[in-house]
Amino acid sequence: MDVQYFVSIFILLWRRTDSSDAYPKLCFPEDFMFGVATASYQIEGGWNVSGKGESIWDRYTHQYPERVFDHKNGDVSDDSYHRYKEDVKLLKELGVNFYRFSISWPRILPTGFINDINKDGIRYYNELIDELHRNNIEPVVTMYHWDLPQVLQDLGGWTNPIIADYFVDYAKVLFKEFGDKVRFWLTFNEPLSFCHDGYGGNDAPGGQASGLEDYMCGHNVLRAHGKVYTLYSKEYRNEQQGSIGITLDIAWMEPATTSKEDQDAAETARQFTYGWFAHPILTDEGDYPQIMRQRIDQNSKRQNFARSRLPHFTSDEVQEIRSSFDFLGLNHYTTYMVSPGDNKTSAVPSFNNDMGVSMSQKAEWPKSNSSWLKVVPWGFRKALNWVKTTYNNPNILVTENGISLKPGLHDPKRVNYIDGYLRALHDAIYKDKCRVIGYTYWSLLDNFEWMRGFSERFGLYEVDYESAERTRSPRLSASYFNNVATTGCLPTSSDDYVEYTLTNK
Ligand code: GBH
Repeated sequence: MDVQYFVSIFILLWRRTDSSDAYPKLCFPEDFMFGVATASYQIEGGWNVSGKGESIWDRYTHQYPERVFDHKNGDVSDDSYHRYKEDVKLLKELGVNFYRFSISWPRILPTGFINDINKDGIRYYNELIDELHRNNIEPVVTMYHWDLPQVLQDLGGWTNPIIADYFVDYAKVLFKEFGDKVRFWLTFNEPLSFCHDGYGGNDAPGGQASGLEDYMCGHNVLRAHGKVYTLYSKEYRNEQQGSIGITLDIAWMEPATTSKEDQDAAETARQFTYGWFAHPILTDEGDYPQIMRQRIDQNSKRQNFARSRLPHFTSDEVQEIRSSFDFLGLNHYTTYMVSPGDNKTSAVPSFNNDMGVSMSQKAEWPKSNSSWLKVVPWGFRKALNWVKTTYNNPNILVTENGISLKPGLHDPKRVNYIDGYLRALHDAIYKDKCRVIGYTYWSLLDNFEWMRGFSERFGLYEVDYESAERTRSPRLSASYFNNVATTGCLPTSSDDYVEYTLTNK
C-alpha cells in the first residue's frame, strides 16, 4: 500500500463526515446524452487499402514529414479501419449513449466525384454503424473532418466555388447509403480551423494566403452547408427523420480588463472566430457579422483591392444558409484574454490583421500538454451563455471537449478537467437555461493530432504505438467517464471524485 492510497482513504472518510458538502450531487437531464468523438484521418489508418483515394493529409504528411512535430503521419495510426470492433467494445464498456466519428470522403469517393463509389468504403461504415446499433450506441456522423480528396485540392479545394456542388454529391451518397441508420449529422468540423489553418497557415493543404483563401474557403463551406441542409430537407428528412448541424470551434474570448476597448476587442474576436460561420446560419441578417464586414471591407480598400476580400452571398445563397441547422455542434477546449491589437492595416492581408486583436492566456491557468490549451472551466459556461443570448438559445450538442496530457494510465488531471467542465456545463443548463442536449469527450482514443503527430494525447484510452496491435488501455479518466455516462450524474464528495482530485496533489 502506498502513501497515495492512505491519503485518499483518509480524505474519503474525512469528507464523508464533513457536513458541508463541497461537491453536491449534480445530475443531468433524463434524456441528456454522453458520448466520445474521433475523426477518420486521426484514427483509421488503412490510408491506401481497399480502394481508398489519397487525401490532402496523406499528401501533406508524406510530402512534408518535417512539418509534423514528430515527423509521423496517419498511415496506420490507431488502425481503426481494421480494429473498429474493438473500438465499439470500448464504447460499450464506457457506457456512452453515442459515438461521434467522421467519414473519410476519399474512402467513399476515391476520385472525389461520384463516378467511382468505393464499395469497400461503404461496407466499412455500414459495418461500423451496424456494430454501434447492435450495442445500442447512437452514431453521430461528421461528413467532413478535414480529409479532402487530393484530386479536389488539385482543383483548388475549398477555394473553388464548384466544390459546394461536389460536396452535395458526396452528401447524397451518405444519406442514401447510411441515412436510414443515422439520426445526427454534422456537415463540417471547425471550418475556422481547416479554412484558416489549412489555407492561411500550417495545416494541409498548406495554403499561405490568409486574408484571401481562408475567406474563400469559409464562403464555399457555408454555401456547401446550406445546399446539403436543403437537400436533406427536400429529399430525405421526411423518411429518415434525422437532424443536421455544423460544428464550430468556440473558445471563450474574455476581455483582458473591464475597459470598453477590451470588451469591444473580445467581442470582435468572438465574431471573427465563431460569428464568421454562426452569423450567416443562426441570424436573419444574411451576411457575415457586421464587424467582420466593416473591418475587412475597409482594410481591402486601404490595400487597393478592387473589392472586399470578404465575399458576398447571392440572395439565393442567403435563403439557403439562413436557419440551415437543427442543432449547433460546439467544440470547446479553452479560453483567451483579449485586448485590442495595434489596429494598423498591414500591407500584406491576413485574417489576424483584419481581426486586429491580441490574445493571451494567464500564466496561472493550469496547463495541458498542448501549448494552446489551458484549463478554464468558467470560460465554457460563458461561451455557452454567449451563444444562447446571441443566437436565441439554439439547441446545442457539445461535440468536443477534452485535454491532452503526457502518456500514462493514471490521469487525475484529465478527470479534474472533465469534472470541472461538466460542472460548468451543469450550471449553464440549470442556472442559465442554455439548451444543451449532449456532451462529447474528445477523444475515445489517443490519435494522430495533426501537426503535433502522436505527441499530444487526448484519449480516455491510451494507445501503444509500439505494439503491432495498437493495444488500447483504459485510463483512470475512462472509469470516471463511465461513471458519469451510466449514472447521468457527477460524483459527489462522498464518491470517488475526492479520491480522483486530491491524490493528484
Ligand atoms: C480540435 O480542434 C479538432 O477538431 C480535433 O481534430 C483535434 O484532435 C482536437 O482539437 C485536439 O487538438 O498549434 O497554437 O497553432 C480544436 C481547435 C484549432 C486547437 C487549431 C488548436 C492550433 C493552435 N484547434 N489550434 S496552434
